[in-house]
Order: sequence, then structure tokens, then C-alpha cells
Amino acid sequence: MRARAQRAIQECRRIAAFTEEPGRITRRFLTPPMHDVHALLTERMQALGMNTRVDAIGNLRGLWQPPCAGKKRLLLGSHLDTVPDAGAFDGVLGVTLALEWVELAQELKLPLPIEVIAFSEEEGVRYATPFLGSRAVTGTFDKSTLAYEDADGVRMDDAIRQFGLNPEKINEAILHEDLLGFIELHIEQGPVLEAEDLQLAIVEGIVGQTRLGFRFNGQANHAGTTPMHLRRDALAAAAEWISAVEAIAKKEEGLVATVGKIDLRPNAGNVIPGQVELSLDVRHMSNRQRSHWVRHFIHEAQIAAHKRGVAVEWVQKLDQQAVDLDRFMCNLLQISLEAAAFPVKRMTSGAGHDAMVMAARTPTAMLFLRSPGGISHHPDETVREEDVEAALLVGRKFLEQFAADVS
Ligand code: HGY
Ligand code: MN
Ligand code: MN
Repeated sequence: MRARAQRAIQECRRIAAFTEEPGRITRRFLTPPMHDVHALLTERMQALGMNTRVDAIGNLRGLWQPPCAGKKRLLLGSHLDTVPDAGAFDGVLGVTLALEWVELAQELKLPLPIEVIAFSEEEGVRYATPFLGSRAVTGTFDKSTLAYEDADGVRMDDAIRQFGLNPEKINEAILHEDLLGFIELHIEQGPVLEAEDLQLAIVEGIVGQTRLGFRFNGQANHAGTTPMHLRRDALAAAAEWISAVEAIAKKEEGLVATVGKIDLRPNAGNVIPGQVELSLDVRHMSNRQRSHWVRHFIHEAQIAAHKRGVAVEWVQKLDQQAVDLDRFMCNLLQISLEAAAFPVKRMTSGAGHDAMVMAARTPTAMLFLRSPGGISHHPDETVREEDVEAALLVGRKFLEQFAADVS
């Protein structure tokens, strides 16, 4: 099993070379390097005897249909897109491990159809709205987002066409077939497993997240001739607001809030900033708490702006409810961990995943692998061979048990 673990890791490292930015890993929704990823994984899927296709939103899909098996299928998969300057394993490891699980099911001669979906877009980097791939699969894709423009002014529907796909056919990505469930394998992307010296964890729930864009509109002016009391400094207002957001989130148990993106105009050292655009990402396991703090952060922005005669506007780009994952699938993962003699750990995910979208369509659970150093969304993101091997040993037990339960 160690050799298979090494292969799954090696494939992630090969895929990491397919990037928009030489020297670092950046692979946004339907950018050219995604063609290379599809070519590598399609070859791997076809070598496993899977039927492959790329759907209208750019998900790469492979179906293993064993002879004399029924039609109901188990779904496995994760995403292929990345954040800028990413690690090699977020999302991608869930796809390469899924293919290893398919091979295990074949060797066990399980009469279990499996579809592996490599989602085209989970991060929400290119168009500031995440989960495009899994939303298309579950029929919850918002067609108004096709008009969204990326940083270069490319509309989403044009990006889909440039990739060689047809945005008018997005509905064809919807999975109508009967499903048995969805399992997403993913790195934890946090410090919990490492702190407890554990290799794997069952994810019982995924926090909800709200993503907003803010714009502070002040007055650009000369940095030398404009007295401090006559300024309408957009960046000073935003800076006070960012500090307020951090101070509040630090105090509130279970709340995380991040201003991760900033765009400044005119962005010159001798000009008072006239306009600042920022992102805000707010997460909490309680939907009520999350909504409460989003309203509070908006109020804080209005206070910081008003003090300086600066206007502030905002737009909500995502409001993803917290999700409890499927009890049966989680229990089956627990039985599999115990059968493979691994300690059982159940936890909540602070990161969002396609599983939170798929959970509305079919019984869904996740298996986390330890993130050494607790780091992710960073080039130092990594995994340990023995943890990937553990996910394969558990996978073999899970597939055997699952096939027996559903047949
Ligand atoms: O942002 C997230 O939670 C995930 O990594 N896309
Ligand atoms: Mn991910
Ligand atoms: Mn991510």
C-alpha cells in the first residue's frame, strides 16, 4: 500500500507543475494549465477502465462501471483548482486518492459503480464565487454568475468558451442518476490532527461561510499639501476597520474573520488613497452567529468610514450555510477506521469543501488527512506518506463494507 501512497503523492506533485505562474502553484478555474491536468488524469482514469468526460463547467469525470453491477453509484472526488501560490495537495490529493480507491474496489471485485469527479472550481478565486463545479453537478449553479468578470475583464461564459466548452450546456453537468453517496478525501488544512498526533479524522460538519466585497470611497488628493483634518482617506478608514474585525474575531469563540484581498487606488506613495476595495470572509459553525457578526462587521465599516467623511458600500458574494454531514456515512468511516486499527477522531472542518454542496444531493462525508505544520493555502503544504497509506487502508475497509451494505 505504501507504493500506492507514493504514487498518489507523486501524481499531486506532477500536477503541481501545471500552473499559470512558473515557480509557484496557481491554477484558477478553466485556465490553460487545467487542460494538462485533465490530460494526465484522463490517461490515469482510462488506464483504470473508466469512461471519461469533461462536462460543460469543466469538471473531469470518470465512471467505473463494473460488469453485472447495478446503476447506483458511489461518488468520490475533490477539486483541481487552487488559490494563488498554493500547495500541491489541497483538492488534488482527493482526486488522486479517489483513483486509488477505484483500483482497490476493482481488485476486491466489488460490484460497486464509482464515479470520480475532479471539480473545476471550488476556491472561488477567479470569479469570487466558489463551488462552481459541484453546484453545476447538483443543479444549483447560479447562471447570473456567467456574467461575472475576472481581474482581466474576462466574463465567466467567455472563459468557459475559451476552454473549449459551451456555457449554454451547463445543465448537462447535472447528475440525475441514482447515487449511493459522496466521500471527499482532503487534507485537514489546519493544526488539529498534528496537535493530537493523529493521521486521519472523520469530518462530521463544515462551518458556514459568508464572503463579501467592501469598497471605501474617499478622496484622492496631494499627500503634501492636504492637511490631516481635511482628508477623506479611504485606506485609513479601511485600516481601522480591519483592526476592528480582527479584534472582534479574536474575542469570539468559534468565529474567524479574514480580510484577505485589498485593492487600492490610485496606489501611489504621494497620493492620499481615494478608494480601497477589500474582501471579507466570515465563518462560524452557527449560521445565526455568523449572520450576527456579518451585520456587526458591516456596522463597524460604517463607523470607521463615517469618522473620515468616507463612504462605504458592500456586496455579499457568498452565503454558504453550515452543513452537518451524513451520520450513516460518518459511522461507516468510523467502522472502517476501527477495522483498519486506526484511532477514531471526529471533527468539524473550518475550511469549505465541495462536500458541503454535494451534501444537499446525496449522503456525504469526508475523511481528513493530517496537515504537517497545520499549514495550507501555502507552498509549504504537504502530507506524510504514512497518512496517505492510512487513507488507503481505511479506504479498502470502507469500500468492502459499503459494497456489502448497499448490495
Ligand atoms: O476557503 C476554503 O475554505 C477552501 O479552502 N476553499
Ligand atoms: Mn480544498
Ligand atoms: Mn482551498
